[in-house]
Amino acid sequence: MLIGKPAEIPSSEITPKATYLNRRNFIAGAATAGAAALTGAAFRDFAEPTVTAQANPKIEGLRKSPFSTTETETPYKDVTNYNNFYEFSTDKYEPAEAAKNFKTRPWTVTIDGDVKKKQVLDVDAIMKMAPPEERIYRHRCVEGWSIVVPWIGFSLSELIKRADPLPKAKFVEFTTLYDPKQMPGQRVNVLKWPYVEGLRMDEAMHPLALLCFGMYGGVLPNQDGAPLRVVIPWKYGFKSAKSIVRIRFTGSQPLNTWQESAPNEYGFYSNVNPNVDHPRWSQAKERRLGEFIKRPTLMFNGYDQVASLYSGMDLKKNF
Ligand SMILES: Nc1nc2c(c(=O)[nH]1)N[C@H]1C(S)=C(S)[C@@H](COP(=O)(O)O)O[C@H]1N2
Ligand SMILES: [Mo]
Repeated sequence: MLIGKPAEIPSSEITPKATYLNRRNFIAGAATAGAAALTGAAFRDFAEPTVTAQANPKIEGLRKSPFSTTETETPYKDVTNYNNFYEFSTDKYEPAEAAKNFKTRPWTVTIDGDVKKKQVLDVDAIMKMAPPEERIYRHRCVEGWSIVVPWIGFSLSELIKRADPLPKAKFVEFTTLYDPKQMPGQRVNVLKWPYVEGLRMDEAMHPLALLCFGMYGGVLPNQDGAPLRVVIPWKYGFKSAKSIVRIRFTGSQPLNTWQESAPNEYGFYSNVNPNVDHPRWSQAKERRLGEFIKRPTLMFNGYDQVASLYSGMDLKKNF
């Protein structure tokens, strides 16, 4: 049973607080400081971030990707101190600390459902399936903030091809680890655990869909979904499930956690779409972490090459 509504709040209320991560700007910028004062931001706006630089093991032999954007990367400290990871906390400033001791080895991923090669794979074997690429993607949260991140991984299709799904497999479902001992957020029923997400097979096979195990040159920090997550850059952030332990192939559309939690607010597709408002806020603009002025949100988050996946579909209905 759910004891409370998930704490999703519109960006207009949360982003001034996010600027605390850039402490120098925060103190220097009168406009920024004024905005924070208006929202009554607490003293912890002046706290230092938990982590400031990539200290995780490096990933060698990175290939560059033609899919990378040339936009400025969001600072590491912003991407790793402001996270949605409800298994650890509903407070975006807390996963960095709360996930610090999360155990990501040994780690296996179960491949099952409508697939020829049902198997349990070690994450280290998965990481070696294909050469690692650096993909600098825009990533937009449904709440109105966005980041530009040099993710590391390879196309999810590499794993799917090797698993050899049956023709009747029309969808792929991702399940996050369930371990309330390690994940304090799972001791609270804000969402139904474990976290589940899904993609249509053609979406999952699209070369942009990334199976991800690193960022900023190194292994993924725990708060960003270590040891293995997906990154689906044309969809709202919640489609990109973290800390995945199961990949299931199925003939019927999976019920993703956020849709189950609030079906009128979160659909299965959740393509970034500035023309379809969230029932409680506009989706027309977004704020890059570390910046102050909002920018317009682009259809499919600017990844126009996926448009053909949805030709003939009413994207207002299939939100
Ligand atoms: N298992 C799990 N995956 C998750 C979430 C979560 O709470 N649990 N949050 C999602 C949301 S809402 C967003 S915006 C992104 C955030 O990814 P980041 O912290 O690496 O920026 O992760 C997504 N994946
Ligand atoms: Mo999100």
